[in-house]
Amino acid sequence: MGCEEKQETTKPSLRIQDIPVLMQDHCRMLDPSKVERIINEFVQGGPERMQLVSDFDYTITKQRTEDGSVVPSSFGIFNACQSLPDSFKTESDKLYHKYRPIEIDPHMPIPEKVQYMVEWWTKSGALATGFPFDQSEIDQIASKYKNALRDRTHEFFADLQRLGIPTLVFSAGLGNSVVSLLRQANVMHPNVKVVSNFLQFRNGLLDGFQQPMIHTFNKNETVLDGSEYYNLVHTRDHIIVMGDSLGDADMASGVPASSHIIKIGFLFEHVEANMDKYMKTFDIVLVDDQTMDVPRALLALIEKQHQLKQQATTQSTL
Ligand code: MG7
Repeated sequence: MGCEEKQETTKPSLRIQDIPVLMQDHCRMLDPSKVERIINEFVQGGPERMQLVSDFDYTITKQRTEDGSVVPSSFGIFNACQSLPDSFKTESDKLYHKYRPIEIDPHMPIPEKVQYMVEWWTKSGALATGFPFDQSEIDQIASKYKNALRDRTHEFFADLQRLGIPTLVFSAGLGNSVVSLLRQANVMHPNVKVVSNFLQFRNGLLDGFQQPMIHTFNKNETVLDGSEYYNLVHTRDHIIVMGDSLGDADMASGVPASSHIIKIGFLFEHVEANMDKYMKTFDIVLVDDQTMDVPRALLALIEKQHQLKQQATTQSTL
């Protein structure tokens, strides 16, 4: 029957069961058929339509290390710098204890949280003002953690570079620490852009953070509107988003509605309590996965089809 024939020809060529990393026990999907459909779109669209948007803290760095040592956040790396005045550390801790519970409060509506977050980042910037500071201090501390990136991060960034996929590392943390760690891990390739809060200097002294402020709840492509990076990626409508917090899932919310997006969430803490929300928020939830294996597998499928297409074109022109 014609109808059956049609179904046969439109059947996706890749099936989720044939992608082993997605069949692992710790890899959960609420709607595997949606993931399958988008992977097929990605593979057909090729690398030219792809972009990657990733959070940094505990997304590019590990949530859990083999030896149990704790990985500091990008702000944590800054706070560990010896030359900061003692008052900076005590005041900054006070801010953390006041505002962090608000940031993660499950009951407060987001618009209400926003004003507190703006307050937190503003006060934190004001504390980081009026004393000398050298980037080499951050570099020295960051160098201890270049092995705390997820397993196969080096290979993953090499894949992204080889395929020419623009990669946005989006962090509401401290950009100076993010760039330092990525550089020292040799993954800061030309296709990688870090959008974050960077230290500002005036007359040789620290002067808070540069604008625009990136906080937990404005961390999406709307803060990039009209920027050089936006112009580079806004036609790339096939997007992989990666994060460890629920808010990270919105990082691509400034892109056109017609885009195809796969959201990958790394879940480590309070797995049972968080599972439901993570499953509803991310397309793929990875439980205690400290590797880049899943996003790499997606790129490998895209690259394989791309190579086949290239071979076919070469042969047809011979
Ligand atoms: N976060 C936000 N601020 C600070 C700060 O001034 N110090 C420290 N230690 N942490 C801060 O990576 C982004 C995360 O960093 C935290 C202004 C927030 O919890 C935010 O989600």
